[in-house]
Amino acid sequence: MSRLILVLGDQLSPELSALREGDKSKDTVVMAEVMDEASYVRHHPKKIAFVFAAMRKFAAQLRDDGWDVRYTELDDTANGGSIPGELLRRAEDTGADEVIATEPGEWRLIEALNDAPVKVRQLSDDRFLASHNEFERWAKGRKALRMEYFYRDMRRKTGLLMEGDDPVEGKWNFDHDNRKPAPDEVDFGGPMRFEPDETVEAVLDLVERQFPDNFGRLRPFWFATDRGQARRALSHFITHALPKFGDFQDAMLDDNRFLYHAIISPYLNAGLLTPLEICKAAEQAYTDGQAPINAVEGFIRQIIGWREYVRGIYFLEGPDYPRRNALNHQRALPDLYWGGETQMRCLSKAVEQTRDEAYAHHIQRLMVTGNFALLAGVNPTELHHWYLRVYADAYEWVEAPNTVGMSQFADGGIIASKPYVSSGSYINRMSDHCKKCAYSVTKKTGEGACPFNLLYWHFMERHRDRFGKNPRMGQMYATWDRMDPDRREKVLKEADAFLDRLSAGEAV
Ligand code: FAD
Ligand code: DLZ
Ligand code: SF4
Repeated sequence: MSRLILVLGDQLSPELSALREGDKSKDTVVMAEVMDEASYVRHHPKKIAFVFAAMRKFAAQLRDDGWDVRYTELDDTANGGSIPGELLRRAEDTGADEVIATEPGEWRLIEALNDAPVKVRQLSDDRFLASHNEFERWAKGRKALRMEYFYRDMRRKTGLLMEGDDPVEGKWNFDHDNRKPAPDEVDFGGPMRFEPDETVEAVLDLVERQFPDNFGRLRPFWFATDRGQARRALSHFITHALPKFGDFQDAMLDDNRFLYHAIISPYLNAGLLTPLEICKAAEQAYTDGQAPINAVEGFIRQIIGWREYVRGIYFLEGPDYPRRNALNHQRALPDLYWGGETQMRCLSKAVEQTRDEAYAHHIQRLMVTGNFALLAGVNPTELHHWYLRVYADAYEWVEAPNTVGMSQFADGGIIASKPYVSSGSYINRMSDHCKKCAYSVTKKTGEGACPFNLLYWHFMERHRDRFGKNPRMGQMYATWDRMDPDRREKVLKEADAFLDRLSAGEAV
């Protein structure tokens, strides 16, 4: 009997386990643009266009490689509307009695495949360095699941930046040398941009027609949409930006959206690039003396450390993880996240760039949009849906742990040992936004005081029970407690008034 080989929109890798298991001479590959996947959240139009265009090109490549590919476009009249629906239709067409799939990156779809009306065998996704079993073994018996120790194991496993059993230059982590404030000038012109070809143009027209009201700008569209282009984008980054990646990793600039970042996460997460090839290219730049250790180690840590670690947590913790709310935050997501008016320059710039590019770098996500939501007590599930919608690299396995765990502390501290909260002074140190802001970052109270300054203490005070004894937060509580009681009261009152205006939908 023949079988169907399912390839999902983020599984566009020739070495995919399902394709390895299949037999070109008798099996059929199924790929489908379906409304269920395109609308389980209302994705940014650039994200949908990227996934569909990359899927179409990958299907063409598989055909060139000799596969029989049944590809369904979104507006095909026979479209089954969902992945299980399409599998059933193709099974009836071909007479196949089994589907081979690589496990999806989301519990929702894993369960849908388990319940599908055809028999689906799910193989593990070995495009990652650590399997579920390996992560479970690492996690077992540990009091705290700190990324740093997991990362060291991944360094040993891959041999990246290793000299025998020791890390090169004697240290595992060079973050001490990283994270400088924003530079005056950036000598990197940003990521490599690609003109839409015929395939991409057809997809852009489709997305324009089918998703006219989704938040986000579709054009100009410049993402790479096949492996060759993604490789060029990677090597452009390695040559021109990697050397300064570490230094300015956390910096933000009002008029520069990309600084020295790679903008490769959409390509990596969709399968156009592999984690090891990216890390080896970065390591080679170090070996050749083209990029310093602090940049290369920091970059490699994000990929074999953080990326693998958050995936491990997502699958270890189970399907309820994205809905956790340890701090019981219930505020509705403010309209400013959808481009509603705000005087807060840092937030308006992060949201504007998200709307235009379906991209913001890590510190914009963590210390601007994430920090504000945490300080304001936004419901983490609503925020999780926002991140899942608006970024081109967002799939639940990677987005949920970053949002729910790292950014919102909603998992109760599995990922973060303390909440990522800061007053305006951090944003002022790392960016030039405050210079152009209607609020004053140096004002702590009164007319024009930066809202981050007010909300920071409000957060600390309302969560004293949970964080008061956290040794990493003791100093901040001591500072707060030393403040004049009248001043403390004024801060809390003004923060409450600000939150009331936010809830009332006023522009803040
Ligand atoms: P660079 O800064 O150049 O880093 C290089 C690569 O390292 C990235 O491409 C990415 O693959 C990897 N990486 C870096 N940090 C992380 C991390 N914390 N977790 C996983 N991989 C990491 N990343 C996603 O890929 N998808 C998401 O949906 C996503 N959601 C996030 C939500 C929040 C609230 C936060 C704080 C972070 C999120 N991240 C997510 C992590 C990170 O912000 C992005 O990976 C990064 O901004 C991608 O841009 P880049 O390619 O320019 O990365
Ligand atoms: C993100 C996405 C979108 C927008 N559309 C499709 C699609 O039509 N067909 C498909 O196979 N995959 C799509 N994807 C990716 C899936 O949503 C992704 O495989 C799951 O979220 C699991 O990571
Ligand atoms: Fe953001 Fe406050 Fe700075 Fe304005 S002053 S940009 S609100 S941190």
